[in-house]
Order: sequence, then structure tokens, then C-alpha cells
Amino acid sequence: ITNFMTGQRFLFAIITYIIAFSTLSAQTPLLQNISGRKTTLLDGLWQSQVDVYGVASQERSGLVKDRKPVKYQFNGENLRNTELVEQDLDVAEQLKVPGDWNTQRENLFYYEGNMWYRKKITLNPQAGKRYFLHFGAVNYEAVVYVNGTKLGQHEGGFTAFQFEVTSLLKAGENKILVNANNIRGENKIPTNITDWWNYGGITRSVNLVEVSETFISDYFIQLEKGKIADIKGWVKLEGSQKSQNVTIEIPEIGLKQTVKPDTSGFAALSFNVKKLQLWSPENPKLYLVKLTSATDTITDKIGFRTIETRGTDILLNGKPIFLKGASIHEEAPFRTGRAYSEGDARTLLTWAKELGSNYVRLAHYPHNETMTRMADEMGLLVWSEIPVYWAVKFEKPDVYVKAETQLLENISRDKNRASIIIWSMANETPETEDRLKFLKKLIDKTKSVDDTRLTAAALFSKASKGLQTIEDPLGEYVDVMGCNEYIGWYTLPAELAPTIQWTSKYNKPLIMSEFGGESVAGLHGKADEIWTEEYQNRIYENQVKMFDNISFLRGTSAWVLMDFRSPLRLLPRKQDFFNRKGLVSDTGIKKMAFYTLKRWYQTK
Ligand code: GCB
Repeated sequence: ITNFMTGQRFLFAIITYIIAFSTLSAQTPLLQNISGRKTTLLDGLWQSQVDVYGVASQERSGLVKDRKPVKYQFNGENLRNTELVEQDLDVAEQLKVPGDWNTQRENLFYYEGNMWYRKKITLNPQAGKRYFLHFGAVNYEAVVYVNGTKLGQHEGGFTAFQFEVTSLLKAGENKILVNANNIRGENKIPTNITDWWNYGGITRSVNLVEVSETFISDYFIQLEKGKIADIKGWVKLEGSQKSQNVTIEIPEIGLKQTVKPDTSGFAALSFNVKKLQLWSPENPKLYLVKLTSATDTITDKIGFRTIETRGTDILLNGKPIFLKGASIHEEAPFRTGRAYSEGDARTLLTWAKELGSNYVRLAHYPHNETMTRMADEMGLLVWSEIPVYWAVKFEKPDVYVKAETQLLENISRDKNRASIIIWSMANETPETEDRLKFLKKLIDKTKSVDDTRLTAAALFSKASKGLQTIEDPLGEYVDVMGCNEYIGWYTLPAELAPTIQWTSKYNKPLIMSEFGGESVAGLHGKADEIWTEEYQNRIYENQVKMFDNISFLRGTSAWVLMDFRSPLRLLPRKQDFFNRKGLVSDTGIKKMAFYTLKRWYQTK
């Protein structure tokens, strides 16, 4: 019986593994630094078709007996009225890419389902070159076809993915077809219920990337943990000529080193550097870094800094730092919808700067690359996270794979950004054994691919009689404890905050990763009238007094920089499907609390 059970379990494990990986079939490793490569931008208007039932991927045969199957010919031409074909993308409505569909057409505002996107593009592929079709993000699932061939699929709405299309492209017209669906599910990451709008579609740029047959696919170039004069990392070649040398140059400091990759194309990097100006919020110095092989060249702008903890301190370049900031959703200022542009990033990060921030928490999922690159340039430290949010099915192995995939894709894209100091695993998750195992595994995974940064999670504290204690068992495994608390909004009167004693089971730094309350910009009244700016401001006035009393507090990210759309926020005239906890409204009005927090940040 035991043997039989073991065999059965083994089989089950294998099947689970196959299922898990067959649904995550986009090719990895991701190409590093898309903006530094030769690309054809495929943004703009795409033909689109709503498909509520998701039927168009198959012929609708067999639905009604004795009738001819109806054809959906996304991949061929529509046969102009000579045959029954119930679809015509040539004349269908268009959608902008990048962009969510919800804010592009009124009748798609609440839409959660399948959408077909098609782009025709004239190309002249060069012999000897390789081509990759790269998506910045599609929420939530994407199935991609080129010229009628299915390339594969990708799950996870906020991370990049790519497919090699070298053998499929032809001279002349090429067709790219994408089925995007944003159907929620309890076994997905995130799950069914989130406090943000489930914007669907091709929400980030699409690029066709051209590379040489053998090319520099990826590299990791950062300072070694705790060492301000030692650059460490690796470079990876793909292609048939993997043994060619790769030269790494940082011309400004006269660095030039050549390495020889092993047979898999991998070469470790390690050099001692002198006179390096360290990256910091005060001096966000980025260096031009150039990688050259016989067949490829790529340049990037990279900053160098160290980040560590010592007891309850966070050390940036060896010196204690207090993180002053706000949490930010990837919500577009002024127009709502998913943010994606340089203008969006500039507006949001400029507000953060005006608040006096040296740090931002990019909640609750990986934001677009423009955002993290701009944080590098503007000198904002970043907490980066994946949507392991609320009631995740922690007990399911396939759910773990989804979370780990998103984590690795996030780290893969942003590992060279000096701004990113924290990889966060989860937000407000229940304290169960399954969850602890799941998140510990994610932390171990993170450390195995990037040991230069800190790990964190947004936890809860336990309240009892004037005491707030952090004792979540996950505290043992993270480098930095995040805590979300809503004293003055969801719990306790605001005025009690300064009287509360904070304690922690762990000798680690604490970041108050969320705090705040809602207000309607421009709505004024007494400080005890909920929804007024005064009410929200009162919460902040008391919060900052409390913060001054927490000996192990090393950072704060207010919830939230800007009002954002959420299906959870139903109250007409006040919320109208917006979470109004912004310090700034979605129309750019700074609320009273903005200035209160700014004043406190000036004292830090
Ligand atoms: C939280 C969540 C955040 C919500 C916020 C709220 O704790 O982490 O996603 O938006 O509270 O406003 O309730």
C-alpha cells in the first residue's frame, strides 16, 4: 500500500509540475534592457474584438447538431462573403497599445473577459539576425500567435515576457494576434479580490527586438553586498558562438575588463573599482556601462550603491537612512487607467519628491520599466513587490509557481536598477503554516538570484491595550518588516495613535508600509467629519507623533500618493469607485495631509 501511494503521489507531483509549467510557457530568460536594443515599436492602434465567451479560438463546431461549424479565421483573411465566417478583424474597432481597454471605450469599463488584438506589420527580416517579440505586460493572461502559429502563453499581468519569432517572420506583411484575458480567479496571483481596478489588455509597450545570432542576452552588474568598491555580477550570451569574449567598460572611471564565458555562455564578473561615486537620493549618479562581444554591443545606465541592515538600521552605502515616502499604484494621473508613459512616471515621482520623499513603495505589483528607470534618475529608493495579496491559495503548488514566476520575472527585469533596494514578497497575508512555507520559499528564491538587496513583506501588527506588537512568524525571515496600520481610519480613534507603544519580536528595521485614510479633495469641514480633508489630515497629524515614538522605525510609505480606481469603493459621491486615500487626488489636487506629512519629512 505504501509503495502504491508513493507511486501515485509521485505521478501526481509530476502531473502538477507539467500542468504548472505548460501554462507558463513564455520563453525565459528575458532579454535585459529592451530600450538599449534595436527594436521596432509595435505600439499604436491594434484591431480588436471582444469575445465574452472566449469562443473564437476554436471553430464552434458541434454546438448545434447538423449545422456547419462556424469559422473564426483570425489567422487567415476573412473570405469576403463567400463562406460563413463570423468575425472580421479588418473592420473591427481599434484599441490603443499600450493601454487598458476599460478606459478606452465606455462599454468596456467593467469588462472582464477575452479580447483579441491584431496588428499587421510590414517587415524586412535580415538573414543571420534573430527576432524576439517582447511584451512589457498583458493583464492577465496572453496567448500569442504570429502568422498563424501559436507561440505560447503567459500568465501574470505585470511582468514582461517574450517569444522568439525568427523562423516565423517573412518579408512583407506579418500578423501578430494576441488573446488577452483579465478573468479573475482564486488560483491566480493576484486572486479574485483586490483593492485596485482589474484593468485588462496590452497595458505596456510591444517591441520586436532584433539581435545578432549570438547576442548578450542578460547581465547583472551591481556592487557586491556591503562592498563599496567591488562590482560583482555576471553576463550571459545566447547563440551558437558562446565562447567569444565579452568586454565590460565603464569609461568614466576607466574600467575595461574582458571575460570569457563558459560553454553555456555564462561569465562571472568581479572587479575592484576606485573613485566610484555612489548612487544615493542626494546624488543619483548613473554610469554608462558598455558590454561588447564580437557580435553584439549594448549600453546601459547603472548606479552603484550598497544596501544592508544592521540591527534595526537600514544602511545605504554604509550609513543609516530613514526612508521617507509614499506608496504608489500604477494609476495614470489626470486621466485614470493604467499608467505607462514617461509623463505618467514623471508626474507621480515628482509629486513624491515634492512630498519630501527619498523612497517610494511601488504597490502592489511590478510597475512599468519607465517608472523604475526614472526612480534611478530621480534618486528615489524603491520597494518593489509582486501581487501576492490577501487571500492567496498558499496551499497549492501551482499557485506557488505562479508567484515565483512573477517574482523572478520582476527581478530579472529590474536587477540592475540602483533605486530598487527591497524585493517584497507579499501584502497582508493571513498567518498560516502554508503561507509561511510559501513566502519563506519565495525569500530563499530571491536570495538565490539576488543577494545584494533586502527582502520584506507588508505584515499586520497585533493590538492589545495600548500596545501594537509585530510578531508575525514571517518576521524571522524578512530583512525588513513592513507593517500596514490604519489607526484613525479602520481601527481606533486617530488621537490614540501617539499613546500607543510599539514593540517587535525581531531586532529588525520596521517600515510603516501603509497608513492613512480617505478624503475627497476640496471637501472641507470639521476634523471629525469623515470624508473631509480635515478628517484625513487629523489622522496624519497623529500618525507622525506616533512615528516619533517608535524606536525601530526606519521608514514610512503613506497609503497612498494618489487616489486610484477600485471596485471595492462603492459609496456614491464620495468614492464613486475610487479609493480616496490619496495625498493627491487623481486630478492632481494636493490635500491637506500632503502638507502635514511633508512638514514631518522635513524634520527627518
Ligand atoms: C490595505 C491594502 C491596500 C488597500 C488599503 C485600503 O491594507 O494593502 O491595498 O488599498 O489597505 O485602502 O484599505
